[in-house]
Amino acid sequence: MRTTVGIVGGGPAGLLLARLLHRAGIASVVLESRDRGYVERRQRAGILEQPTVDALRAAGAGARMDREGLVHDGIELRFGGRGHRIDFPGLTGGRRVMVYAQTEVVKDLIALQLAEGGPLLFGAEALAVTGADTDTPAVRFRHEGREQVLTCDYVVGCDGFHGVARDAVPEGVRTTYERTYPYSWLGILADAPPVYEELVYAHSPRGFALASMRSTSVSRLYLQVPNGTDPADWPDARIWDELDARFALDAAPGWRLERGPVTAKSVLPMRSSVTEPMRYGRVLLAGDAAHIVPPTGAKGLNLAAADVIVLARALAARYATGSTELLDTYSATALRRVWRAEHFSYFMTTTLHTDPAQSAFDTRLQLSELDRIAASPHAAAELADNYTGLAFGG
Ligand code: RFL
Ligand code: PHB
Repeated sequence: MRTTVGIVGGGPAGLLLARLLHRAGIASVVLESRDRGYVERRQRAGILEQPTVDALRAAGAGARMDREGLVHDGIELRFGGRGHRIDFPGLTGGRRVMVYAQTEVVKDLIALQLAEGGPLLFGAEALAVTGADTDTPAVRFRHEGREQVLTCDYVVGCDGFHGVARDAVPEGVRTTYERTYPYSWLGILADAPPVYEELVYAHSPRGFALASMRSTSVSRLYLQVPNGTDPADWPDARIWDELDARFALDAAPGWRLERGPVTAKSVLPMRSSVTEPMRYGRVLLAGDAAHIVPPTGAKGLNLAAADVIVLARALAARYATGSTELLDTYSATALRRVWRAEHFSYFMTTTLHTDPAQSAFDTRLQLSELDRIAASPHAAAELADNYTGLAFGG
């Protein structure tokens, strides 16, 4: 098999890249190890920042998002028993976010790719990416029980944190920067209408909690739990009781969340990681294959989108003019945004969670920081600017 751009991984990064290349008239093949149903049902992100929304629209993939997505103009920070709203458009000159689940973005992009784009192979597991430093990099993969080779002009690794493409960058060239956190999230999906109109991020003496949503009838809720937590130790009633305690407001004693059937429950570890560089020869990395963030800042999916937007422009320039200048600067350009999002995600995580080893002094510092954000438009604007998505080049 031969194509122009071989894309390893059919998550949001790989699918959006394939779509953008198709619009630019560049052929690609997407290899995805899982089956379609699995990829479409995998529960993950829920928030699209403004640049991601704009990019999906520009790629002709925004129609259902604009019909069914929920536009949010802010979030609430809840701490010290009180709520404080952060108004996004007012603080950012008009930027907002969209609640539209990753599952839906992926479904939309898969449908478009199958209808209009190049080959998208499910059940096609990449085994290795070879020849990064040659003019014909290739992906060795297994599909329908047979080993095959896809030879390309460029290979893009969009195969997530556990993928194989990263290994095409030799050990001596590659550096990984990492941080782990001493807590995880227990996440549930519940058939219960969200009680709040916007997301609520709660700092509490019992740990962090987040109230998000998937629609006007489905809630997505998270609790900080110790690493190694077994979801079986958290029957539904215990989860709801703990959520009630962490979202408690002084002004509304005895208040409770609206409960409903829990349809999914899982524990997610938290990690920050960046692998540099994001390009070696003719192999490029994008999305979780190159970097991950803890989910508190809602940045993972958005960073994946940002990478492939930059990369699609670089490949389009390469095939329109022959110039590799933008490809040569891809890693440096992408990494500037990556590190900003890494910092923001780290900041949101460490400001809102309770480290089991933290002292009363540390807690006072967190509350002082949150107070500052609640009281100062300058501090709030910094949060809003990062949350809603920095402009490209910003
Ligand atoms: P993905 O989505 O992991 O896709 C990689 C794809 O590659 C496939 N694959 C392979 N295919 C072929 N051969 C191989 N050898 C392969 N190895 C792997 C996999 O099957 C998969 O389909 O990476 P991508 O495309 O870079 O997208 C990244 C996002 O999925 C991720 O960053 C976000 O989900 C992170 N994230 C969030 N991001 C946000 O922007 N906003 C959020 O609100 C948000 N919430 C979250 C999140 C991630 C979470 N989890 C589970 C980690 C909430 C959670 C709970
Ligand atoms: C989600 O809805 O899954 C979600 C929302 C905001 C976050 C993380 C996850 O910060």
